[in-house]
Formats: sequence, structure tokens, C-alpha cells
Amino acid sequence: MNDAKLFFDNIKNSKNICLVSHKNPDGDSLGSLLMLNEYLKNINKQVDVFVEGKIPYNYETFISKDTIKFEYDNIKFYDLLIVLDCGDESRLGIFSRIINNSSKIICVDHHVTNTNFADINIVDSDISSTGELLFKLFKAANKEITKKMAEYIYISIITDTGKFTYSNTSGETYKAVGELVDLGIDILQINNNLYNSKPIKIVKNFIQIISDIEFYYNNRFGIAKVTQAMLLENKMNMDDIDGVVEFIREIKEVEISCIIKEINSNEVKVSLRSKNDIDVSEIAKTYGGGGHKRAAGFTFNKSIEETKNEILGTLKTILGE
Ligand SMILES: [Mn+2]
Repeated sequence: MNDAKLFFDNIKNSKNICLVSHKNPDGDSLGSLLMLNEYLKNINKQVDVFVEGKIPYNYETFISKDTIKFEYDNIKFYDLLIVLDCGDESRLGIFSRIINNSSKIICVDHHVTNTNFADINIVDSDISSTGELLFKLFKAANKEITKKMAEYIYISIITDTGKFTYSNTSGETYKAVGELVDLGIDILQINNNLYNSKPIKIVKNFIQIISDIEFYYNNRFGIAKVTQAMLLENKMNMDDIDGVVEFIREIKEVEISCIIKEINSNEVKVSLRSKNDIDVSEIAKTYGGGGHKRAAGFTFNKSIEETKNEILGTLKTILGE
């Protein structure tokens, strides 16, 4: 695998390495950042890991203190910038500036909407997760994967495959996980931290959001909304809202699920999920967003209601009779 040689040659030739991923971290972005950070530390590289946004509560326990930086001074220069699990520069948020302060940029990613913005783009949209892609690179180059690194790859894979339920879960994915398990990772403990650790406050807020789902197009489209007022009333942050759009998709009749998160009165974040063959990344792309076939999103400069009507209009050709 040529990619693996390129990847590790560039690492070898760099002293000062920066790792970034998309803003608003998730299991795959954090898993792949932490995995690669672990490797680079082990081979005595100077590494900075940057994350924009709050770390979701269920990942905190996997991250040791001071591993992640949340601010960049705009001055520090890097020999190598490795962008993980991020399809375009804009999703790097405040850290997109590091691109100009790096001699070389490698992107390792699996988003179908990846724009090939880096110098070296190792992109495979068929693979489950960036974590699995890193696993593949390490195997191809015969590099050792430690137990700690295995833990992080597992987190990437299990979260980005929806606990091995999405169609991106291939035979290779299961084989990779088999190897990770053989490295001695504690599946029960990791899964309990990831999935069985919800704070009561978050669950109660989840129930409130879910109780207001609206259905359209013969229940084939389900949509939920989160307003700033609701967050204020429940003393929650938007980062605490997770899993709603996946939950709506669990409803039998639903083909496409959606959540609209109000950032302010004139800006929202939209997440879309689909169950079968509808490609929601195509829909997200028309609004300047991106993602995967069955999981995508975009931001929109309209109110919640206006955004809802806009999406309903777009879906009419897909779901309407
Ligand atoms: Mn991913």
C-alpha cells in the first residue's frame, strides 16, 4: 500500500506534528486523534492535538489531562499537519489557519464529500471510519499497534458504525475489531463508558425533544428541534444533545430523520439520517454541507421554522406523493 509508505515516511521526516479533526468532536474524530497521538508520542515526536468544541461526556474518561489543546496561538509552525476524519477545510473551524503554518498536510478521511484539500489525501469513502483506515495503514506498514492504540481505534469503529449496524461495517471491519480484541482491550468497560453513562439530566432533556417530533410524508420523514430557549430552561449545552436523529430513524416508517439545532435566531445546524437508499449527503451538499450517504449535515442561515419548511420542500421530490 503506497499510501502507508507515504504516510509513515512523512511522519519519519517530521519533528513537529500537529493533529486536527473536524469541529464538534465525535467518537471517530477523537478516537483517531488519540490513537495517532499515542503512536507519535511513543516514537518521540513533538505533537499538538487541537479540538474545537466540547468533548462529549462519554469520551472524557478516555482522554488524559493536557492531551488536547483547545486554542492555537496562530504562530507555531509545524513540519506536518495531519487532518483526520475531516472532509474539507471549513470543518476545521478555527484551526483551519494551521494549514498555512504547516510545511505539509496529510488528510486521512472517509467522507464521500472529501474535497482533497491536503497535499496527500488518503481517503477511502467505503471504509467504516477514520480509525479503521488508520488501522489499515498501520497494518500495511507493519507498525505495532499497542493496547492503548487499539482502544482508540475500537472507539472510532464502534461509534462510526453505530455499534456495527451501519452498512459501512464490512468483513474487514469485523476482522480489525477481532484483532483489537485480541490485543486485550476491555470491551465491557469501553462500551459502558461510551453507552451506559448518560447523565439523568441529558436523558430527561432527550425525552423532551423526542416528545415533540413531527412527522411528514406519511411518517417517512421525522423531524425534531432544539431551541436555545429549551437549553436555557434545562441548563444544557447544545453539545449535550446527542443521538436524537438516530433515535428518530429507529421508527419503523421513517426513511429520513432530521434534527434542527438552533445556534441563534438566524442560524441553525441540520443533521440528516437515512435508513435505506436515500443519499442525504447529496441533500446536505446542496446547502454547502456534506457527510456520508446515510449521515450528513449542514448549517443554514434561517430560523428553525424557515429551515424546516425549506427541507420539507426539498424532500417533496424524494418522499412526497
Ligand atoms: Mn468518521
